[in-house]
Amino acid sequence: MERVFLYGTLKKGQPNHGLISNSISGRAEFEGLGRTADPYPLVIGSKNNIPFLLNVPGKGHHVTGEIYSVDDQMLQFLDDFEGCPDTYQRTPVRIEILEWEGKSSAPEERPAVNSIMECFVYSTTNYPPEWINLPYHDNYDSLGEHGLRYNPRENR
Ligand code: PCA
Repeated sequence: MERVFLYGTLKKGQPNHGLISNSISGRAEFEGLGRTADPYPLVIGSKNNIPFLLNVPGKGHHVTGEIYSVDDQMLQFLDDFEGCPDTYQRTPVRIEILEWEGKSSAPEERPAVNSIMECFVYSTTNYPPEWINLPYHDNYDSLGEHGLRYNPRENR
């Protein structure tokens, strides 16, 4: 199993969450909440209002998201879905634990709150340069005050 940190449309309550709660694509187990140990710019870009973590550590905010353990089948599914490595690249990022729920590990193996864990994150270096000037978010919600509602793939 691999750990993945999700900050966008795959989180609970967001438009693509059904894809990871769907066991047809493999296994994904919710482990807890975290935030990036370094700040990153999280912007909403393209005409479809898609969240992108720009791979520019040190700029922007500590970004909040959800940590999952996924099997190889789910990891492959996510890579395909995210257009990895063209649109997003999956890279290890240091994540600070905010809350741990993971039930599969023994209590003494559970990471402590505020400890740091490496997780895969879908971020990008392949973005139009002007996106660095877009507003930065710290906790993505497709229905947030920004008003930039995500346009699901089936509508494009
Ligand atoms: N899906 C991935 C990356 C951006 C997106 O919308 C995620 O939720 O982390």
